[in-house]
Amino acid sequence: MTSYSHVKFMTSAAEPHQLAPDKGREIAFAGRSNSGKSTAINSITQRAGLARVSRTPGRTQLINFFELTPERRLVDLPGYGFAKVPERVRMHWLELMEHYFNVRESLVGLMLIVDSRRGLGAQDVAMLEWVLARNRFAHVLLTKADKLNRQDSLRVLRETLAAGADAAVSAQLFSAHNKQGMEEAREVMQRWLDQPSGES
Ligand SMILES: Nc1nc2c(ncn2[C@@H]2O[C@H](COP(=O)(O)OP(=O)(O)OP(=O)(O)O)[C@@H](O)[C@H]2O)c(=O)[nH]1
Ligand SMILES: [Mg+2]
Repeated sequence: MTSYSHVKFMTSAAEPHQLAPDKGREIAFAGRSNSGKSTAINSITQRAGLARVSRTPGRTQLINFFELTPERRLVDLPGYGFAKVPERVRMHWLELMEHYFNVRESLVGLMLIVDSRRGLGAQDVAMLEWVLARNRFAHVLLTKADKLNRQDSLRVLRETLAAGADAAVSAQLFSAHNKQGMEEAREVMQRWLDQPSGES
């Protein structure tokens, strides 16, 4: 089993040539700015302050790599969908993401982080299509579930599962604040990191 407890920050990449060495396995966290990517990484690894959390959307414009073991990583991707980001920044984001998804052999799965109050948006769906086209797993974390009542949270879960059903995308409710869905998320990630295969 890959343990999350020895996680440590590895490196940040602002340019394609700065990506961590492409070996072993990694899971990427992607989603809109402010959807809760960094918070999810911190809570899943139980390491407050590991990935930076900001109240100002769009702050993480880097790909941040976190090492679980020498051959296993978590990757915090820069958020998208923030209206006030200048065009230059948006183009840089697109180039960096296209490069990452095109070259990355060690990417096994995508945790798509979606604010449960918003539900899946067009850019989230585009992100899922990128990953699924490359035969990687995808799992949607509907975050901030603590902000919704039970009825609304079940509705958004049902809608998300229905949207991803054709492509076998799984989804769940999640809250970093009250730990809802924490074990389920960890189990999905363990499966991806530990699945037997020919490669390392
Ligand atoms: N209530 C509640 N708030 C959350 C939860 N997860 C994240 N937040 C809040 O949402 C805001 C954004 O969280 P981040 O983790 O910084 O979001 P991000 O997706 O990493 O944002 P960028 O790096 O800017 O793309 C912060 O104010 C968090 O405290 C949650 O489960 N419940
Ligand atoms: Mg972040």
